[in-house]
Amino acid sequence: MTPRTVSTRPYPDQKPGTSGLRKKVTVFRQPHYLENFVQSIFDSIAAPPGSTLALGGDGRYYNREAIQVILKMAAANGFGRVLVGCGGILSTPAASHVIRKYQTFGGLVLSASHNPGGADGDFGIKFNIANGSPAPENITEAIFARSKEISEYRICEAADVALDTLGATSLGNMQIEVIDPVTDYADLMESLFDFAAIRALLAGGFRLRFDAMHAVTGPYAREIFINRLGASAESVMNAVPLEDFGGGHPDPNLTYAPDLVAALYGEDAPDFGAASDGDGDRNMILGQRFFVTPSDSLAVLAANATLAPGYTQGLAGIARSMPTSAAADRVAAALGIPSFETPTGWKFFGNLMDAGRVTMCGEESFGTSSSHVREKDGLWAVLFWLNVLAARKQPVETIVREHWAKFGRNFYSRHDYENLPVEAANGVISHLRENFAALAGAQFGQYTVQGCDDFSYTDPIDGSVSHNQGTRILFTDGSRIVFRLSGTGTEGATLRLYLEAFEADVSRHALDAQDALAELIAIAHRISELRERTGREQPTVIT
Ligand code: G16
Repeated sequence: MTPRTVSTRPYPDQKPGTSGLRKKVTVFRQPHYLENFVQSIFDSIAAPPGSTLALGGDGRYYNREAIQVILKMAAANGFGRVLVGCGGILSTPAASHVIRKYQTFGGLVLSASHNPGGADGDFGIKFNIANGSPAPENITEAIFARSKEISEYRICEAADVALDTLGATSLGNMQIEVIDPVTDYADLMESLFDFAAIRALLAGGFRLRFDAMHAVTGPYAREIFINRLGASAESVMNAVPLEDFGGGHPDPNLTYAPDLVAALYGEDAPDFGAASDGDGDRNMILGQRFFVTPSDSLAVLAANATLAPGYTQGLAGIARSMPTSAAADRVAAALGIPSFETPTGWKFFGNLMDAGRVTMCGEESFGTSSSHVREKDGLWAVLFWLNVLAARKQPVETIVREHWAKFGRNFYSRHDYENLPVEAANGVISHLRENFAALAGAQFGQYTVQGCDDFSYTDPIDGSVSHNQGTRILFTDGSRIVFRLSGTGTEGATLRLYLEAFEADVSRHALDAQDALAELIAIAHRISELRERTGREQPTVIT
């Protein structure tokens, strides 16, 4: 089985986005497209010969094919061992855990996360470094630079590797271990949370409903909720992973998880509802007829962290992405611990966690996690909530309302405009930038603009700087409007509009967020000319 060198020509569009390279399956299937990108990764990371790699994905269409190609390329590129999830499966947080637990050189995670799958759907691939975190920008930039000049890749000619039986096999000089994708991760969860208390809660009639959205978390949820915690079989819905997610959009939000939302807002609703996305790193939390925004979820979990056995020592600090509401900052201030505001993308939390500066991190995009891995972790957030619910013995809504009464409420919403023409979306951002100076000091009803900028971040650990991470209009009372272009879409452009206003007055906390933010929404439209420039009257998704 001699490695073969294959000539190729660069593709110009292999720039990793917010979280790796995400493209349509049809794009990945172009001749040499996947191989070019994988070779660009291998060339850029320069792993010492004999290194170990972790490999797995969310099971979407093209996952198995891609894994076979990557195994043959890893063998030809001198890797000594690959740990691959059985069936080619590893949820994103489980992959991060495997990298850390087995101290691999890094890992390749195959997923387009919450994007739809199938032959016409999306696929993705990213490299995670040895701490389990998505590669930082200096590495993704090196990969992109390499992809623009690549002229050949190396691959072994070999039969496909059997991926559905646990155990060791080999490919040339490289060893392949097909590992159980669930057990290590479930054990990690059991070490962090009070499973006995959660088991007692569920045994006492508390009803849980978890929507795996026909995505990767199905087997993880069954093992954890049903086998280890004793939840009823119907507690986990859409539990069978499908290559096209059953035709659904595996994004756990109020629009794309309609069955779960209907159950939690219907008569005889369960006590607690939750969902996770295509690759298991996002989460949505619902109480009976009650939606917990991801920003509030982070703040509530941080405020209650010591109730979970893994966090009894308290938190070193909390980090959130810039567009995420400042609710968690208020908790950090009350706890007397530092808080950090980073650009969007989990990769920006890695340095802070490695340096021991933060324990818990969160993003408005339905991501929450802690330093137990270096990815966001959907089931971890669900278990943390269950642990808090078991300890406090109150409904979800009461816990959140008591939190607002103590810390104040950061009203928050995100309006997404999906699949816009790229020029129109860019036009909105350029128009805002051109008006920064004119907007400063301007008065709109009760709001006065304090200043406008493009968010820049200097990493406090390594000093690296990231520019243009979202366009902000900041008001004197702390309210904000943020516009940002998504870095994860594969079709046209997605423009995100984030809105936040703080309210200390408890008598106003019951307001609907859209009502509380109505004036800011109107200001956002006025200053951005979003409707005029995009022709869209309404957002595609409101969360
Ligand atoms: C990815 C990143 C997240 C980030 C999100 C933002 O999520 O992993 O850290 O918050 O993208 O997406 P966008 O750029 O579209 O706003 P995921 O779940 O897709 O991996």
